[in-house]
Amino acid sequence: MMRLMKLRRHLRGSGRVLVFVFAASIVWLLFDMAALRVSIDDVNTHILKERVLREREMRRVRATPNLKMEFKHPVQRLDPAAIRDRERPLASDVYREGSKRAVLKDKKDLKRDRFKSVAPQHKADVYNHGVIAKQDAPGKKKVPNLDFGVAVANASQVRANKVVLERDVAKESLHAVASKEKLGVNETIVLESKDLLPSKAMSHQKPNKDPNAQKEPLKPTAHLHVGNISTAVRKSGVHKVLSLDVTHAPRDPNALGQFGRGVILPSSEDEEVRKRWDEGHFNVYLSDRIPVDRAIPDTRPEVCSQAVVHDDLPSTSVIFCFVDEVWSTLLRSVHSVLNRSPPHLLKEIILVDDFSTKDYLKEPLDKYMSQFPKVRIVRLKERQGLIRARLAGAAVATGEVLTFLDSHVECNVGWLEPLLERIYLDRRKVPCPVIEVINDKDMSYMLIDNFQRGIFKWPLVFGWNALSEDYIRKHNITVSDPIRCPVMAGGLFSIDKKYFYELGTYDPGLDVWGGENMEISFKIWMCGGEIEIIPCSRVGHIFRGQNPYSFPKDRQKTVERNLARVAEVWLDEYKDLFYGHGYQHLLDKSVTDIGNLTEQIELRKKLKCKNFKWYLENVYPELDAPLVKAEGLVFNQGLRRCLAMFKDSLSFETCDLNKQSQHFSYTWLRHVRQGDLCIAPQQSLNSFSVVSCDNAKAELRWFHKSSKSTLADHFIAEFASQHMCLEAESRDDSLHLSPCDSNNSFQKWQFTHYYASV
Ligand code: LR7
Ligand code: MN
Repeated sequence: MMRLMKLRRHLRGSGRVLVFVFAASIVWLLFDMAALRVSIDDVNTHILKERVLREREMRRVRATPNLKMEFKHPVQRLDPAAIRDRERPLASDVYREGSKRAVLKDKKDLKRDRFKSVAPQHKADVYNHGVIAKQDAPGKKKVPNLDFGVAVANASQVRANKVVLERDVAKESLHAVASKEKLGVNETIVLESKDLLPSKAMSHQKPNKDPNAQKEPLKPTAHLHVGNISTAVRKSGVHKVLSLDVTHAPRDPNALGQFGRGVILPSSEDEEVRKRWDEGHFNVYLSDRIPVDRAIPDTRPEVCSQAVVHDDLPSTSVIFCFVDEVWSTLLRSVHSVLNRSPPHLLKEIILVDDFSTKDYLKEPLDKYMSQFPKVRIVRLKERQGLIRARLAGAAVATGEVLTFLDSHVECNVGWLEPLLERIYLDRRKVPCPVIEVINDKDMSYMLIDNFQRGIFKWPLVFGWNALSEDYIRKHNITVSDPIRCPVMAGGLFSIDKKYFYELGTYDPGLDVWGGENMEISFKIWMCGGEIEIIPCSRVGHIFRGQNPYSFPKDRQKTVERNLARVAEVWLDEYKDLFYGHGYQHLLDKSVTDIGNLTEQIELRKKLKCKNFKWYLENVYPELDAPLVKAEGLVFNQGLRRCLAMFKDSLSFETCDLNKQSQHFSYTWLRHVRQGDLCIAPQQSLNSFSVVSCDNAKAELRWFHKSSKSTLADHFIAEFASQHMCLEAESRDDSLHLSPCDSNNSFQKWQFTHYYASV
């Protein structure tokens, strides 16, 4: 009995302990939950605050009446050589077609009209920028950024490349972020020119897909990889595109240029602005005062943030080449990549210093970048130009994909994954982001029109052109669908690294700047690939009025020589259109040496690329590309008969379309031609001769319909010291040269068909 009592007491005692332990744990739990809640709330409040400030600020900016400003797209890409050409319509007319620029409306409109163009946010305010952002307390917990498009991390997070992700990110991706993260060692590599040649070891995969196949919407599906990556079906999970935007927190909402706002400085600072302008040919003074990791508006079409991409996208090396780039813009470019790219996809950032002359781009840059283990710096020992500089970057890149960017850009939220997704779906796709505009004067980030694609006009002048309404409707194209692009702008694109080498990279004979975008575009399309603009990927770029660096040789000569190389290798018989639009002088080899093309021509054969006619018909059918300016019978108004050629002599006959002897053409090089024979003026004899055609020979050229002048119908010998015209002799059906006379009908000629207006 006693024993029983003891046991009961004992049990009661331990029961008390148990109750006590139980009660204590509940209190503890409640306390803990409260503490956790406080900490989450703390961070959330912080994020919310940032978000609210940002939203409020954006609203304020948008509500401000804008200066109505016509969007002036850069004209710096127009070559002086092209402008010089008197036969060409002014390139600025053709530069951007179908483009309308709207002004920003209020926030509601902005949502609705998100995809319409938006003008810069010109504000007359002068922003306060003295406030230095407070840093988060070290060790603060990182939590998923519940509901918000913008994620925030503190400086230490940036350094460790740890980022805050959206809640609905697939677990796998989070995993990938954590496991693939490595803190590498910062390094500087010095390259010499011999290292720049493309590797010859890479073999070419025969293209097996029609690049003309119409657009595929951005839907990830298990996909059959082509080429030598894998032939197996890769099954992979998918996740929503990551909307990363890491920054030193909190973001100072009052900082100059914050949220991509335009800044108008007080006129008292004009002098400073002017003084520093030439360092970059944009507002360098202002750029230096804007945070290097400022926020910019998420300009993507709304559906983009909901789009899903594969979990196992290839990693990329981002390559920035620069020569004498402005410090703040170079840094802003690098930060925008570090802050807005999923770390597991960003293998490295390679900065290729193309032999810059500025001291700040040497040790200070090394030092600054040493805090970012992913950034590598390659120094070239002599100036190579952007084309060979890119090759130097590619040569040391270790990512599966190469992403080339200019060194004055700002990558927007979610910019990278949609590009990599396209390559994942087909390694021969070469995706380009939408290139938005960072205003060179007020540094505002400007949204650009949808449905723009890169095109060219003769003589290989790059431009933008809007897809026609008809085309959009017919192909049912939505704002987020990839846009097939006949040529890329050049500076911003991703390409599978192996594929880049299979294509033989760039022609390394291209010098300094210009034309390489045409070369790579023709090569990609004609040799089995595709170029696309991806509306869900957006990157701002500062368009400058002039190149802010020197050219080792004459700028114009450099660019036109590059273009001539491209024309000779890729344009086939259409190269006459290039030369005929103001570049005739390049045909004279004694004046211009365009260098050896054997390797490039061999490469095109080896890759079994399609011809330029195929490209025109399938990729860019809208281009007006008649092979001759005019053709058919050549009717003389005075004689009312047609020119006819027998062997190498000329006479007149009754016009007859069925007679081959009466068929002539008027070529882009202004020759009057039948087969291989050309009619040549012979000034000394006031006569003509029939000779073998040779495009390089300027003395065979005649002006005809070259202006609306009273001599438009005449054949004017181009190289005569005075105006001499081809005239039919009524007495004996012969021909001779005589001084031009606008009223003389025997000097007036008409072809059956004219294909070009001038
Ligand atoms: O000798 C040089 N070495 C270099 O490293 C010359 C230039 N560069 C660097 C330069 O610092 C810059 O980062 O190369 C990059 C491009 O030079 P930019 O910015 O002077 O060129 P751009 O923007 O005026 O011109 C466009 O056309 C060029 C033609 O060769 C290149 O393809 C550029 O990359 C390209 N830029 C774009 O496509 C951005 C959008 C422009 C448009 C339309
Ligand atoms: Mn540029």
